[in-house]
Amino acid sequence: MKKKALIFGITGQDGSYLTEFLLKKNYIVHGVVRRSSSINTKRIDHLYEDFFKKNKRLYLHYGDITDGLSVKDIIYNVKPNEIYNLSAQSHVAVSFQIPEYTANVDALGTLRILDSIRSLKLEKKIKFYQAGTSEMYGDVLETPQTEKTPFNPRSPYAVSKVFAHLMGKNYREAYNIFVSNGILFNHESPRRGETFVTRKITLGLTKIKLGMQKKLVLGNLDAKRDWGHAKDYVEAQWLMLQQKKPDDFVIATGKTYTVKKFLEMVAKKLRMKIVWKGKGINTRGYYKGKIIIECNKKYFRPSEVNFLLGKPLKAKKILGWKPKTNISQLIDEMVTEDLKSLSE
Ligand code: NAP
Ligand code: F7E
Repeated sequence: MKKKALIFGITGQDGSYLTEFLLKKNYIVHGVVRRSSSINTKRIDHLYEDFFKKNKRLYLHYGDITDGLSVKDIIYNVKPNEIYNLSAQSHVAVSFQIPEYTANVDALGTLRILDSIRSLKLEKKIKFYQAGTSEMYGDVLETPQTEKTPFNPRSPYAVSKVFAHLMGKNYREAYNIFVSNGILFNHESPRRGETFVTRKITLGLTKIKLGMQKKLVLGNLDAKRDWGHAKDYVEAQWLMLQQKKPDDFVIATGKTYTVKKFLEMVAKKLRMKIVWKGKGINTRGYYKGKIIIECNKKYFRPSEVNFLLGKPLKAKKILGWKPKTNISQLIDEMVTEDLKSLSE
């Protein structure tokens, strides 16, 4: 019998890589897509199978994690072996503008899935993955961050994810449901949303290089992040559900860079020499004598996470997982794909 997986958040960056990964492993994949007025399936369009195709392996369902009825109904109808909850309002800065909605999706959404598993009495059938985040460490209390580092969240997004993490732990302990929490550090790819800083930089600098854009306006260039490749990280999500026991795992590269350094590496790949002047909000980046990088307080957060660095030792020991892509390979791939799509 083929294994069945259900993915909430299938249309997102990770959802698309996970779907490819699971289809290669011969799974039948079900995904939840929310209704929108414009098409939101572009990351999985290459995997789409006609509704009437025989022996289909990818099924899409309309649903929404804020709608408990649809969540329960889909779980009841699909009865998957594995559920991956990747759905989220995942933008930290935006979570300050829509905190209640963010909590509804990111915190209560997870509870809706967990409690559906319980009330449908599917505790023994379903293994559940919760997409936790390094943002939960917030203003870090220890470096590097491990599974034992206390959480100190700094945004409505991160607070909601702490709720989801702890709720997962509670349902594991109270109802014996197989719940594994990932604590994933930033992971990027050519499919990364265009308003996250890495993609904003690769796309922005590529457009400037091609003469399609004049300036790139950013926020805090001094923040440090531990950036990996999304493709590597979805494998870790799957590995967590292949274990005998549920647990929590840090997934990271163990290396950290400033946003400014990331930008410099992208510029180097594009053969652009940037000359920096000024500091903090007054930082300016010049290329061929013209200002192409500026900072604006619009892109600063009310409370920032300045530094993140993960230690994925437990994942290495128990899951046998380690990152395959380094930051330079990640940037190469992102810039190459942006150059290709902009030249089409
Ligand atoms: P993403 O690209 O923003 O994808 C989020 C997914 O959630 C999309 O499919 C989105 O649908 C869906 N979604 C949003 N609101 C929903 C709702 N109300 N009901 C149902 N689905 C909804 O995020 P990602 O980068 O793939 O990340 C996947 C998960 O890992 C998220 O939970 C994120 O918080 C977490 N995470 C990400 C990182 C990272 O660095 N990428 C690190 C740690 C944890 P639409 O396509 O319709 O918007
Ligand atoms: O910001 C700084 C910003 O929005 C990274 C999500 O996937 O990873 C992601 O959250 C850093 C921050 O990612 C701009 O202030 C400067 O310090 O790319 P980001 P994030 O906030 O780290 C975690 C692990 C998740 O779980 C989240 O879902 O870059 N920064 N200038 C900027 N950030 C943005 N977005 N835009 C700027 O112009």
